[in-house]
Amino acid sequence: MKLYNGMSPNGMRVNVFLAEKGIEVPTVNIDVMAGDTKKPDCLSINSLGEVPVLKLDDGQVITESLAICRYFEVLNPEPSLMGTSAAEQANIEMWTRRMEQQIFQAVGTIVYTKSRILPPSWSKYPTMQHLYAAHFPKDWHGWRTRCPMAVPI
Ligand SMILES: N[C@@H](CCC(=O)N[C@@H](CS)C(=O)NCC(=O)O)C(=O)O
Repeated sequence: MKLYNGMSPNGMRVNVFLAEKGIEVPTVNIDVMAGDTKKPDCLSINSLGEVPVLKLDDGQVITESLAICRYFEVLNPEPSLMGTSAAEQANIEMWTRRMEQQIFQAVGTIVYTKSRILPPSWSKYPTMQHLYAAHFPKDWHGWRTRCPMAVPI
């Protein structure tokens, strides 16, 4: 198993999750700020050009930080970080979605359009709409068929 990860908010989410559980995973460090996620090697494991990515020993690939956390939660249930009772799990899911869809979205808008901490190639979007337009997967078919875990429909 190999974790492709880099210094970034979603990468940190997985790192913190693994640290809390005391799990060590061999990691390939990706320089997100240098744009390495968009290079062919990275695109071949995640056509969205994003980290984190978990590659399993049988070749399956899991992207999305939360999905990676879920994978480790199922394999290593203790200590529980995603809840055990129905109410606990629902509560954690609720806060995760609120955090991603409302808070993280708003922070992202500010960072991408106003902040000077990002390199110029990242800060070229005058508004979040420009950012979304640039990052929106242009090749849905390729996305589905090239991702090893994608289900053909
Ligand atoms: N929803 C995905 C988002 C992944 C994501 O946006 N990763 C960023 C770092 S936080 C990235 O790799 N960006 C590189 C790029 O857009 O070129 C997740 O939760 O893993």
